[in-house]
Amino acid sequence: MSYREYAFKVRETIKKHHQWMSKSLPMIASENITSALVREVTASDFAHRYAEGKPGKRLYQGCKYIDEVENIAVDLAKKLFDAPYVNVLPTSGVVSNLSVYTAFSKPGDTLMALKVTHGGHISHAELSAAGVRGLKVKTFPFDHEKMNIDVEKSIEKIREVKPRIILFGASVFLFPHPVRELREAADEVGATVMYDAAHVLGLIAGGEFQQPLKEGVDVISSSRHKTFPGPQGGIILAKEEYSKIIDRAVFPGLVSNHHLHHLAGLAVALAEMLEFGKSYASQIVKNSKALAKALDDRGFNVLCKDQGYTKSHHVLVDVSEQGGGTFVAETLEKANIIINKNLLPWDDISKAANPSGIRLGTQELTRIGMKEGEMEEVADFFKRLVIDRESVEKVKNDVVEMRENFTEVRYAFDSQNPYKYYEFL
Ligand code: DSN
Repeated sequence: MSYREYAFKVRETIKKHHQWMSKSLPMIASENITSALVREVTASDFAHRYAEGKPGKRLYQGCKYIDEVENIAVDLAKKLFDAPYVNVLPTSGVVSNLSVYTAFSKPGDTLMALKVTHGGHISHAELSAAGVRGLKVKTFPFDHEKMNIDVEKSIEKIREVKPRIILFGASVFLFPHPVRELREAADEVGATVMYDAAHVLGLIAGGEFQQPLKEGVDVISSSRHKTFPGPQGGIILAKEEYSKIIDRAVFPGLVSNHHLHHLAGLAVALAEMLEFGKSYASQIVKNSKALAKALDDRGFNVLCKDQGYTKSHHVLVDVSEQGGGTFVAETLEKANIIINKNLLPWDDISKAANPSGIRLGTQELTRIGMKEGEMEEVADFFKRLVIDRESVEKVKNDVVEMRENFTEVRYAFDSQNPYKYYEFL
């Protein structure tokens, strides 16, 4: 193949991806879709520029409009999250976490966080960002039934290990974490209380989940593209008194140039969430409750029934009786239902290749306009594929037909079909 052919093959391959996604049910809990306006500004000339430093005090010329957009993003983020301090520079959720570790700890300090099999993110672990900072990680005692941090046992463990940072937040996050309940123990040992809001940032913005800063968290670290429907990147929110140490950790610490095109997309997404965030977040949670119940009604082992299944965008299902997480995820994918397999708390990490569970997210289906009624239809597809073992092709045709009614991004100022945005489609 010539280099020219390679170049155009990339374009053709993306076209195929767009066509596939536009005919699929995207249910990966860590993803979302951006509006046409976010896409437009993200593809702008901002992608090509440098703007190290702060608005008005850049190390580069050519930044006057970039400064304007950055100021808009910071102002809107402060308003949306009622946060005294905001840093919009981190280029990802992991960079946000590492920046906070850098600001608040030294190598050799202890971090208390959730174990990965209990829902902790990889960057909370020694094999990733926590280890890069030289932190020793001690994990929270976890209540499998409640799918949450065990408060009493955690108080004891905090007193015993005296962590420098206590980190709430997770990638499996059905219920709010006990921030208020553990704040006193954190104060006793002088720990900073951090909250990784990556998964639930949009729910926090819409007032549908716990409000970490009001509950006593010192600093929130997050990505901005899961329930919060921005382009990929990171964000840090904190009390004003921490502004200097966080600023320094981010730049010149861990970010040289921030991604200015994504900053522009973030500014638009913040405006969208100020306008539509409450109704969007509320519908996400209604949809996940409806999906969980519909799956339970159809014979699936949905976790945490006694607690109403979920208070977030997540639904967690034990599919060990239906062939395991890998088989189920791959079967659904063949019918254009995109999910991920997931470890459950009782799985050993060695089961990562074929864990017992699947994790579902309703945030993207909600963004394209689906409501509780559609969650029943989605649950039917799951049953037909995984329990009844119906023909994949037959179910796929029905998925594609259903998806034809949901072609626009909702909760946005411009409801254009995102896959029709690119002229080459
Ligand atoms: N690993 C991602 C998730 O799917 O939760 C978050 O970075």
